[in-house]
Amino acid sequence: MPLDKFNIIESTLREGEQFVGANFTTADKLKIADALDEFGVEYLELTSPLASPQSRADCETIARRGYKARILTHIRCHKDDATIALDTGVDGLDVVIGTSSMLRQFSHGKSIDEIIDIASDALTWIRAQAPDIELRFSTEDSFRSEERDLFRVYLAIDKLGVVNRLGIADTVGVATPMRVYQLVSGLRRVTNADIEFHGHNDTGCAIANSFAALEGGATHIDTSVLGIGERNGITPLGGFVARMYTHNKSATKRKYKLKRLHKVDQLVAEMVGVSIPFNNYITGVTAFTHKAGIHAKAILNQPETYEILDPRDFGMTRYISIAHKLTGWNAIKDRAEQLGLELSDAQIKLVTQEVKALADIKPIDLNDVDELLHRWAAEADGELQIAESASRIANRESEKQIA
Ligand code: HCA
Ligand code: CU
Repeated sequence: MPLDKFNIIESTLREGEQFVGANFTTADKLKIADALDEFGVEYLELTSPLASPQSRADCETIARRGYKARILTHIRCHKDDATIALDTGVDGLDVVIGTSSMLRQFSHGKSIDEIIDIASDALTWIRAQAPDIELRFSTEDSFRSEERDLFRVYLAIDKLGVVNRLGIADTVGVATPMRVYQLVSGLRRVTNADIEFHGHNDTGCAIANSFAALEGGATHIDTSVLGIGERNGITPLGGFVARMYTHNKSATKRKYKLKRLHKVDQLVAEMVGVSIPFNNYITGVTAFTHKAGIHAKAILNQPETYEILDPRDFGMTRYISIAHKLTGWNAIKDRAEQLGLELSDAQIKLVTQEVKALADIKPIDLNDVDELLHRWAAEADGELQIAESASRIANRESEKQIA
C-alpha cells in the first residue's frame, strides 16, 4: 500500500485531554475541532462520553456539527459504554482493552482467554446495534504484551468480521521503529482490516514509530497537537506532518492545509498554558533559523541545501542569524544589501572580521552589525568623496595648465 493513503486520527480531544494542563471547555473543544477540521485531519477522536456529563454533551455537539472529519469516541470494552457512546451520534467507536501482563495483573485482572471472550461479545453486540459504524479494536500496551497473546487476540477478533480496524498501542513509549515495523507487518500479513498505530513519546520515538508503522502497512496514525497527552504525550501532529511532507511533498500538501498548522499549535499551546517549544517541528521559533556562515552562504544561494521543509509551504519565514562569531561574509553582504548600503566585497570582509572580533568580546545583536555596516558605509562614502574631490581638483589643475 502506498504510504500516502494514511489517515490521521487526531486525538487532542481525547489523549490530549489527558495532558495535565488540559481542561477544555465546550467552547475550547469547538475551537480546536474547527481548527483541526479546517486543517484537514481525517478523524477527530473524543474523550469517552462516560467521563463526565459535559464530555457526553460535547460528544453530541461535535458529532452534530457537520465536520468533514469523521468523529470517533474512545471507550472501554463494555456494552454499557458502547450504548452511551452510540447514543451520542458519533461515526465510530475506538474500543480498547489491555493485554500486557502488567495491565492484566494490576489493572483489569483478566486472562487472555477472558479478554477474547469479553471483546468478542462486546464487539459483536456493538456491530449488531450499529451496522454502519466504524469500529476499532485495540490492545493497550501492545509492546509489553506477549506477541503470541497479541496475535491470538487480534486473530480471534478479526475472524468475527465485525471490526473495521485493529489498533496497536505503544502505551508507555517503549517501542522502537524496528519493533513497530515488525509487529505491524506481522499483523498486516494476517488481516485485511485497517491497522491503527498509537505511540507515546517517552523515549522520543513516537514520530519514527508512526512512520515505521506506515511502512509496515498501517493505515491510521494517532496524533495530538504539540503531542500533548499522558506524561510527555504522543506523536505530535506537526512533527508527523513534517515527516510525511518529507516523504511525499505534493501528496501531503494536497491532503492538509499546511499553512494552518501554526494557528493550531498556537491555539492549543495557549489553551493548555504552555509555549510552543523553541525547537518544535515547523512552528518552533528556531525551526527555520540558520546561523553558521557556511550554512548562511548556501541558504542564500539555494535554501534546499540546508532545508528539507520549505517554510513558505507552512506560512513560516526563514531567518538567518548573522550577529555572532560564526558568521560569514556572504551573510553580512546580504544584510548590507537589505540595508541598501554599497560596500565592496573587500570592505564587507573587513566588516565581517570586526563583527567576529566584537562577538569574541561580548554577546552582540543585529543592531551591532547594522551599526558597523553603517559606519563602514559612511566612511567608504567619505573616502569616495575625498577621492572624487581630489580628482576634480587634479582635473581643474590640468585644465588650467593646458589653457
Ligand atoms: C491510555 C490508553 C491509550 C489507548 C490507545 C488506543 C494508550 O493508556 O490512556 O486506544 O489505541 O496509550 O494505550 O491512550
Ligand atoms: Cu495513549
